Amino acid sequence: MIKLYGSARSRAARCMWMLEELDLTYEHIPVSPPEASTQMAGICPTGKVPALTDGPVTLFESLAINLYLAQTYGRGRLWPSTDIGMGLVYQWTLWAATEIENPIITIVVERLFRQQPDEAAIAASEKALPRPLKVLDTHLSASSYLTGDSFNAADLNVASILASARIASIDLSGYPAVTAWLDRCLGRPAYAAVNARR
Ligand SMILES: N[C@@H](CCC(=O)N[C@@H](CS)C(=O)NCC(=O)O)C(=O)O
Repeated sequence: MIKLYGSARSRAARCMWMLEELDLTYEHIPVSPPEASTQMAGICPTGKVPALTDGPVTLFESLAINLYLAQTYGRGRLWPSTDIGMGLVYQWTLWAATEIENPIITIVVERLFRQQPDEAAIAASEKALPRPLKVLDTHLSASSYLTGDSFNAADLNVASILASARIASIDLSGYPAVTAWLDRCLGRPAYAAVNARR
């Protein structure tokens, strides 16, 4: 059986979202670092969550886990059937990981977890976000979902990062197409099922 390590309050939530979308049966081990590293010995060398095992397969990195799950179990649903479709899923996933995740997570950590938030770090992150968010907004002004007219792994991966922006009260009101798309993505029953377990 598939096993997913990581609390629903961590980045493991995005993998839970994918598992729920795909209707997969899995065992959830809701561990958090640093204790998690003992339970993930031999599975996850980083000691960070999430990590996943699926028979002989062991994986870490939340977005890579989601690409694996969608490609393995979601063909024709969350995984596209064309080469260009697959390329676009990788494009948007890597774009999100490199262009928006770091500033968003910095703001989340500083606003929600620090007794004395580093205001300079928050300001620098806020300054970094408008450029990529404008790119996303322009793209979504002409397309219901990231790679076309249906929800797939690209939307799930990018929306799972932007969901954190909402949690940290990052103002997205200047990006109406992003906001409408994010509402569509986060309105899915599979996301609600994960959210209920946080
Ligand atoms: N890029 C990694 C980041 C993993 C990560 O930083 N996870 C956090 C929880 S959301 C963690 O385990 N932090 C503990 C630590 O940094 O030691 C991924 O997406 O899986």
